[in-house]
Amino acid sequence: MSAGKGTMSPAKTAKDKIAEDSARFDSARFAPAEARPGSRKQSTAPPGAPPGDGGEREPGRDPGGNGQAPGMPGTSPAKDLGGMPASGDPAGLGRPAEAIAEYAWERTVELIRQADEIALACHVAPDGDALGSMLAAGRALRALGKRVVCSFGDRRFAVPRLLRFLPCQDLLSPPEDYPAEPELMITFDSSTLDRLGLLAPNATKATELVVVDHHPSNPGFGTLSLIDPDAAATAALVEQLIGRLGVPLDREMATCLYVGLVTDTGSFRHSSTTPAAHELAARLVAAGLRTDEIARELWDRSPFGYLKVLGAALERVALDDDLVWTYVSHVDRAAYGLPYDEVEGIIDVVRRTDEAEVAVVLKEDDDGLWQVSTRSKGAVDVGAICTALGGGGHARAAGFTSHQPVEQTMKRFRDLLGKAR
Ligand SMILES: [Mn+2]
Repeated sequence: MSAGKGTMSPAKTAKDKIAEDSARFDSARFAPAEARPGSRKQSTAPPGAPPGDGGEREPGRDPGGNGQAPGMPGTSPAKDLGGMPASGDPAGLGRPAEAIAEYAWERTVELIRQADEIALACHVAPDGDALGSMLAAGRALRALGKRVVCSFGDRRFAVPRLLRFLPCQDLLSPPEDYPAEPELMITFDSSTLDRLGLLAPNATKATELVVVDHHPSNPGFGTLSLIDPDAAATAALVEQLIGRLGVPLDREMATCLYVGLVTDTGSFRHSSTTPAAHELAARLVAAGLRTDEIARELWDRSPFGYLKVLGAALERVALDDDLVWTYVSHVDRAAYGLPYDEVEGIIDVVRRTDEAEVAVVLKEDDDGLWQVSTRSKGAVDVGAICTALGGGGHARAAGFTSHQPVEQTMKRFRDLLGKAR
């Protein structure tokens, strides 16, 4: 979150900036540009500019969703690093002063201003942050008079039931209708190219690809990176972008962004809940959204079948040493016609176990694959374990996909868990 004078949203105060800068300063994550796999050069970046950040991140399915964001200290001595070039290293710590280069913000705004049509995408099986960030950005770009296409690359293109109350869904179109070679494409909350699913080829062919994300593992797979691992949600970066574009936040944009913020911070419970996160919330609420209605939609309703499936999952929950785990099969859900996305929240029930350090819930999706959600209380880096299993995520919230049955999947997980201590 940086300092462009006059280009930030007006509500941004100097105090914001100091808090954000100090939080960023604490970030120990930075990976060189070469870490970006199989992608293009960031040809538009000035020499020495980092691709954004680097670190560790997610692909499994769920971690973005109810997942906790990276642990954030956020209370170090304030240091004003604003205005330092991204390649600067004032403290000699071998990492950039700015997670996002000022240059990247400015170039993104310039590309948007020049474009007639802008193609937006978020990660498959979108969570509140992915969809909310994309839709808010889409509405802002449309307010600038741009043609806007928003999509995500799921084979079964459907907005998860939980998020159907979000405004701006008229911006959405299925991946089939997406431009094959967009001139300007912007991705939201997607930590890898693969997480774009069916839209990954479109991203590869895009002339300019701007990656907006807060996953520390994001390698920076675009031509421009707006990646800040210290941001509580991708929505926080989108709010900055909207401010830099000079578009006033309206209630619809604010609702979409707020949903991203509250889902990614677990209702301001996770360690990502910084002063900056609350200050963002204040700005969004001031735009006129209804916090009570949003909370009810997100957390206080479910079909009856959910209770029965939750009951089945809890009936078989197991505590092995400090690992608590259970699973939800396709059969469990089919008995009540419960869609896959309804069971995302079961991990939040299971992970409360006092005796457990690590919680795991395996959820069989409609293709018979096991989507594995993992949570740690902090002593174990489940992000590293899930990355080793082909997924990814944060240290405390991560996930991976398994093609093997429950027992084998758990064996692989336990083996790595044993080594992780
Ligand atoms: Mn997110």
